Amino acid sequence: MQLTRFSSRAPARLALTFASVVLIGASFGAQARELSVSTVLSDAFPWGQAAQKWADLVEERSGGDLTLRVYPNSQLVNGDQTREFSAMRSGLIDLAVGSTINWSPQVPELNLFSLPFLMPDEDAVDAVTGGEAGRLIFEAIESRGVVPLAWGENGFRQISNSQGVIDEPADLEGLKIRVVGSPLFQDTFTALGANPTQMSWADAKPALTTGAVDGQENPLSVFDVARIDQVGQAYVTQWNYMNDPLIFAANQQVWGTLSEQEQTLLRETALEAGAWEISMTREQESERQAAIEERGVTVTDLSEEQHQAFVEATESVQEKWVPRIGEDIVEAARNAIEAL
Ligand code: X2X
Repeated sequence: MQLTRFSSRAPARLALTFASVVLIGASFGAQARELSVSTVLSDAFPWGQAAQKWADLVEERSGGDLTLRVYPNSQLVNGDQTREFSAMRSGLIDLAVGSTINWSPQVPELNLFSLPFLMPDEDAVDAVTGGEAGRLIFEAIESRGVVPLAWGENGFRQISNSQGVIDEPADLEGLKIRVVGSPLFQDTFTALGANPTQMSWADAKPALTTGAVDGQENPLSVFDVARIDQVGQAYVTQWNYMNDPLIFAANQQVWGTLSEQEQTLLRETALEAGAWEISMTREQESERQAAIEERGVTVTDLSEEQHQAFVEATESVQEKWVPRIGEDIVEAARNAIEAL
């Protein structure tokens, strides 16, 4: 009797099972189009917000067919931000919104942006990224197996320390400065007479807290959100010594599996999220400064003469790094800035 009942219901059950398999299959299909996005900073910072904005725009416009999932804090590379580009190239990471600094060990051309005092202001940054130099940089990224899509901006990097005001190179003498794990920074801070120590962002705040290092350099937005003032960094100098652009990019194989429509969607939303984040970051700059000063941090600007002393002190860095970056790229950048 029981057996008969079971048998008589069997077709219905089968049909049901088939339907759920189709349903599960459909949702797996959607999940298969979830792409990972790596970032170093979370959405408490403009950088992470750029990636989240990208994800939101893609979700909205794809009707949920394509999903970007943001993994902040360099977690996909176990905190080692200088491995992000390699991980994206090898396919461990699908997409990233990354800093030119962190990718420069694999793409030497990206050291362009870290050349001290190359870009005096935001117009110069836009002239470089939006012109011939920017095109050559994107070509260099593409030639190394990653598809560049759009620019963003971490911002002009300012020096902070716990010891006193820095307004001449001599003030950096002997100071232990945390720098990112990119060799050019070692050269810049050595040229300035400081004692640079390379470490990841994850290790930076603990090192500042214990006094293992005296200073660090990062955009005001990072100083503000990460509350670097709370770890003894009482002095900031706005020397605008370099700007740290962000790049939205994709692994080449993943890119190749996307339809033309999906590629267009990813590219357009990256451009939109990048433009949105760049203008937000720039607009917030004066509020950031005010917030930091309100917490008792001394913020120093340099006179033209003081600025020039830093430029001269770092000339050896230009000589060493221009050939590694490529004379053509540096010349394209300098021409674009001079034409302003
Ligand atoms: O490590 C840093 O200083 C940071 C967060 O700015 C970068 O990833 C370049």
